[in-house]
Amino acid sequence: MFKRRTLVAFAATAVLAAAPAFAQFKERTIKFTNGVNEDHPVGVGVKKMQEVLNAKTGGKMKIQAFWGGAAGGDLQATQALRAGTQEMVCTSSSPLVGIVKELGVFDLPFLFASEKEADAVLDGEAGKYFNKKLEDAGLVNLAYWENGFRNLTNSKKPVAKAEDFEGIKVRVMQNNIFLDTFKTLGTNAVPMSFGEVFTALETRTIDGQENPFVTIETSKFNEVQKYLSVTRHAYTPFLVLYSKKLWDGLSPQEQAVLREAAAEGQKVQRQANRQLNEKSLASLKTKGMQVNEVSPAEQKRMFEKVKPVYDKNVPTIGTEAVNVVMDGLKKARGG
Ligand code: TF8
Repeated sequence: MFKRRTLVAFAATAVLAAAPAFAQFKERTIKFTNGVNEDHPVGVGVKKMQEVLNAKTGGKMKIQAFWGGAAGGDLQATQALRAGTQEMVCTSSSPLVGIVKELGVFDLPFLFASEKEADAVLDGEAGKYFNKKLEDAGLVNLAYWENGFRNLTNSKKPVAKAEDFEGIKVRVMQNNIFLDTFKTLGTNAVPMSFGEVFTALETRTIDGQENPFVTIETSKFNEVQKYLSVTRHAYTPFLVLYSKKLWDGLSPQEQAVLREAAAEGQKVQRQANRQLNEKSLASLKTKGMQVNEVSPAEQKRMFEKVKPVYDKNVPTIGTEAVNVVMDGLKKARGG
């Protein structure tokens, strides 16, 4: 009996050894770029992705990551994906509205109230809807990761009330809805790519910018900004995109393992980002920023002021996309 089992086990091992390991995977180096620095939680997500790829492909699929915009900005990288000259990017949705106009929904001010709402929408039907639109544009979205709720910083004056935006020169993303929102709030809004922001703040070409705490801290904007206002005016997601042109050349197993890696990455990336969010706020205070909380009543006044932005931009985004997100939000809110 014992002998027989040993023999069977031996035979099985022999068969395994005979088949080349991980034959369904090719040696691949995946170029991945991002505008943030490696100490941003996106770094945690990418590390996790690499671990999954190592385990599942025997180290055959490798991510080569470029940080801090060293290999180009969000939009430039996304165009490289569409052309098939780069595999992956983690980008904000906002600079991509020229490619997929429907993504503009996420730029509507004060749309989401919590991370929970954002997760429900992005990981639900609405998320799938945008993935389809992206795919039609040559981009495979592997997962929605998190940048977070955006907050205003500037070097000119404290901003705590809706009126305080008046007269500040603020960098916005290359996105018409953000431009419209910040003009409506009374700022002098200037669209600019992320890679130019630090220097523009340092040289006072602009007074302010808006990003989540973690991005503000890891990009060291606190070194050139005095005032931080907890406005939470938008939650623009990160998309983890793969070039559709290059994706179509992957085996089904390779595709599945990449999707799994991005989903595993999402879990740790969101978790790390949320853990760091409050810590970053405290740390920005310690480093000398003056923080202005925005009361719920004041946030509501800001929302009232920017309401026309909705009416003006919904036709451009398309009512279908807006409805898909609103339906997801209703569900998330228990309606
Ligand atoms: C922005 C975005 C950026 C990110 C980053 C470049 O302000 O929020 O922080 O997309 O990856 O441009």
